[in-house]
Amino acid sequence: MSSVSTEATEAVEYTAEVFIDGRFESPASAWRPVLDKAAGTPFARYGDASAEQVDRAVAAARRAQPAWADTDANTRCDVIRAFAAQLQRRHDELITLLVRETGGTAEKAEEELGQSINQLLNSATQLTENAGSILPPYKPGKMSLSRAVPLGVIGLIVPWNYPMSLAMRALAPGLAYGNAVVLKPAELTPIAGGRILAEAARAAGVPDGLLAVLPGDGPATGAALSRHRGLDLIHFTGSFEVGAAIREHGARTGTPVITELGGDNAFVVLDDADVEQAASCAVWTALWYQGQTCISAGRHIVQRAIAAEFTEAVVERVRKLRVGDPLREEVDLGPVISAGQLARFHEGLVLPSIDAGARVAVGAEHDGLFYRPTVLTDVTPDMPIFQEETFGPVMPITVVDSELQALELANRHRTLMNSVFSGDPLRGYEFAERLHSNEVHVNDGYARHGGEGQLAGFTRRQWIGLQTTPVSYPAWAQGV
Ligand code: TXE
Repeated sequence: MSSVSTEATEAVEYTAEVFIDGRFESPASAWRPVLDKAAGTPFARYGDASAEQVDRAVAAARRAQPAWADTDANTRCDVIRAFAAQLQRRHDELITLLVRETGGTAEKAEEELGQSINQLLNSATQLTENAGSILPPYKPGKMSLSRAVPLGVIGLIVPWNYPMSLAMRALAPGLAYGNAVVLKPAELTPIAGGRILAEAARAAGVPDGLLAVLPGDGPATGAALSRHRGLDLIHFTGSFEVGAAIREHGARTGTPVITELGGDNAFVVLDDADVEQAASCAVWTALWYQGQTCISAGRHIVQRAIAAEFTEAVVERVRKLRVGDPLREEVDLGPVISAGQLARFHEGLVLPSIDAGARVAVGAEHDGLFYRPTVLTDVTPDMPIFQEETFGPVMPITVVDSELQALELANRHRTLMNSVFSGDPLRGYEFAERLHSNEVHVNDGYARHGGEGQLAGFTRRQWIGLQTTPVSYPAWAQGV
């Protein structure tokens, strides 16, 4: 406890304590501040859970899990539904908390809280529906069945962009199916993604030990958890580099690992597209939550015949966007999450691309963490902004001469979700079929049907959403 900073101990509204076996305790390290991202001032605090605390959390989870797995399904359902009700009960407080801790708008916070509650409710429903099945007999007189069996203890490591709903993606089905979960929230968002979940679980009657919450930095607490030998599954969402290291370690120790990593997603506009619809959708999918989602559109690939018109429509919309404190209702885009992230995409990707010949149609400047949404034109595939996932409010536009070239460029990178716009939905559909992507939307943008494909078992599933009628995008994306 060498250097307890005064900002982190005085006047904080929330404390992300370590939660083990149903009790809150202090972290092993000094407290550090959690910032209100728009105000730039500390409003909460956290510290690193130590390796010893990780050990105790895993041991408590191991003790608690078998009895929970043996608890009848209806009782587990009731507890999971009560967990959802605890979050719903605190709705107004949690919306404000999510806005302050993540820097997203209230619209984004509503989406996140709603998704979190739905994950719990859906898991409770599926628990009684997906208990197992009877298989066709392969020998006379022998019955075969398959049933869902809990894995045991799940180590769960979560990023900052959707701290609550990305945790819930594994926490809700994990608990519902009879597992214990040891959760490490992101250091930038340990309240919504940690403290609140522990409080809600305890109030809902989740048995002691079944959920542990271990706040802390990645290289300290995250590494201690991901290397722990007492886990039956590691579920990680975050950067490619950390995910790859955890996978490698899992391969050596034989611990199964599920990773949800980033993607450098493509937004393709073919020459017969409805330009107004395409522009509204592009602004929406690229700039929602300042472009900080793994399914944000990061590269706009546009056929030459329509490029000038599309670019003008996008720039017109982007110029009107209001950047500021998302607690103010009129604000469309809040701050980006941290100075480190801003430097990574601005200095690492935007400025070198401008040096290499990209033109700034609007933006490429910032006031602290408030980054003006940016449109770059004349972007070529060799530029850094095209080559890497941006994860910020930047729309690079690349012009191509043919549909084939658009396809080749879109497929050049690892993507999670792509869009293609065409006046002919079947042309769009055929293009979608040739994209190497788990999820594609024709004439629309992301996540209108859940996009849960990546979690499903051992087979690869492709989602194609075919939008045949115009969509009403939010007013800010339409430029009104
Ligand atoms: O991720 P990190 P960061 C991508 C996006 C972004 C980049 C960096 O490209 O720019 O990742 O974001 C924990 N052992 N995504 O730095 O570092 C960490 O504490 C174990 C995509 O925030 O991977 C946090 O809890 N754990 C993504 C979590 O890992 C470690 C959303 C994610 O942090 C660790 C966010 C270690 N050595 C970023 N180091 C998506 N798919 O949505 C860190 N962690």
